[in-house]
Amino acid sequence: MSAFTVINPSTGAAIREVPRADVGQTDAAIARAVKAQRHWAALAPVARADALRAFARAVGGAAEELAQLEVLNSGHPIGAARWEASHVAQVLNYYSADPERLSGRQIPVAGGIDITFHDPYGVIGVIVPWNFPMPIAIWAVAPALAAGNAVVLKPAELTPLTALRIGELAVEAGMPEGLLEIVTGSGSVIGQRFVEHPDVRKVVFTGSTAVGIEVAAGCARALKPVTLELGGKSSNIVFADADLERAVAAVPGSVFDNAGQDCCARSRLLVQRSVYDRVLELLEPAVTGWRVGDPADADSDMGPLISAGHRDTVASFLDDANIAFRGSAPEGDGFWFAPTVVLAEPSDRIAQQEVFGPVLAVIPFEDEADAIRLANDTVYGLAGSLWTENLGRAVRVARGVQSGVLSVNSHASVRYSTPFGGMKASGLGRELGPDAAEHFTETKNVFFATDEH
Ligand code: TXE
Repeated sequence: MSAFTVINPSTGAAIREVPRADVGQTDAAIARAVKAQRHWAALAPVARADALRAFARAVGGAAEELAQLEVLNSGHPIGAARWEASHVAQVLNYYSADPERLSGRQIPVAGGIDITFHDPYGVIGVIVPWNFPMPIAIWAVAPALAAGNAVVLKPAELTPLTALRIGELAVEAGMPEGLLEIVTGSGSVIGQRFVEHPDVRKVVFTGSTAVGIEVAAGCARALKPVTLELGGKSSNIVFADADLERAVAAVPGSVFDNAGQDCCARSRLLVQRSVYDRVLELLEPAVTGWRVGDPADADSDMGPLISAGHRDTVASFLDDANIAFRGSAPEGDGFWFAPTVVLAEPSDRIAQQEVFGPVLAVIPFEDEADAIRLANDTVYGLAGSLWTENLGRAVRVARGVQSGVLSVNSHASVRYSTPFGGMKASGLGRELGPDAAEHFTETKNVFFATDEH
């Protein structure tokens, strides 16, 4: 089997070689998953629930190891990486209730009894990007397994290490061999095979909108359902009646967390014109105080970008930008990029396209209607925030902005117990929340005649 080298983005140094699977090896993984799924779905519901809880405990016990691996492979600050590793255990725990709770319905009909069943699809193909390797993987894996499926998972080439370790932990915890297959290598080979292979019955894709459209087109040809979590250009709307100190203090985290490599990044800051100068005045020290450095250091707010190529892409957005001020970043071999605040017009490239880096575009607005219009003036519709002390306005604006996930006087986007996903070019379908396991099932309706013949 050929291999590829995984790089530490903080230093540019090689970490280790990882196998590059070809189509034959991908097919073999799918075949193992098909076999494991039959056994898994036949287990008693409580046995599947217990196995998922054991998997959650194994991840919880290895949380520090997984966090350190993510610092090394993805450059996530250690505090964030620890949160991500324990989030994996929590998501598994949350969905471990579903094997015993995924009940169908009994529907009143004439002449008999009618019952619906939630049947698993069989094997689910999960394609994961590099920005949040652990959370994005488990958002699909946990509910898919809970619903009685097997999973074949392809991590991003840049960040496969935590997924490989989670796959080992599943087996160490007693999950059946083959039930969670981690297949490493290229998207156009393995991801494409998941789309085409007849035994993969549903695909979950997170990544760029361009590749997501191709994945959806391939799934359409195979008549296969697909969930898409794609890009974002989310707005953080600050009204003049907001608690400005609180709102501005939260801005750096809303866009610079994970070095801006976050589909929910509030990369547009819409500010009511009457407080525009005041907000910029408060924002500058908050941005220059954002600590960029060694992600292993607990005092770092932000690590490097994921790769040299991605740093070039992010930097290209500043070529024609009107930079207001920047923070600082280390020199050296890592893929460092200083947090940057740009003054923008709504139609500017930087206000329309996903930068996926620590760059904030600030845009003034006049009134409530103008704020909603600007927030919706994008092809995307994933997340967003609004800051106001006026309850009626909060309700009106939250209802008016076309995004799948919004927060008022907060930037929270992801909780495993609430639905997550995008409108418009940000995606199709929803992950997480109470209904996620059901999304990995097909409804079967069975009628039992009871009339005597
Ligand atoms: O994504 P890709 P990349 C955006 C972000 C970023 C850009 C490129 O702007 O800069 O996309 O990132 C697999 N069939 N987002 O190149 O290529 C691939 O191997 C099936 C936003 O990493 O979409 C990887 O596992 N699969 C987004 C996954 O798809 C294929 C998160 C994503 O890769 C494939 C990530 C194919 N033909 C990137 N080609 C967000 N907003 O969260 C590639 N893949």
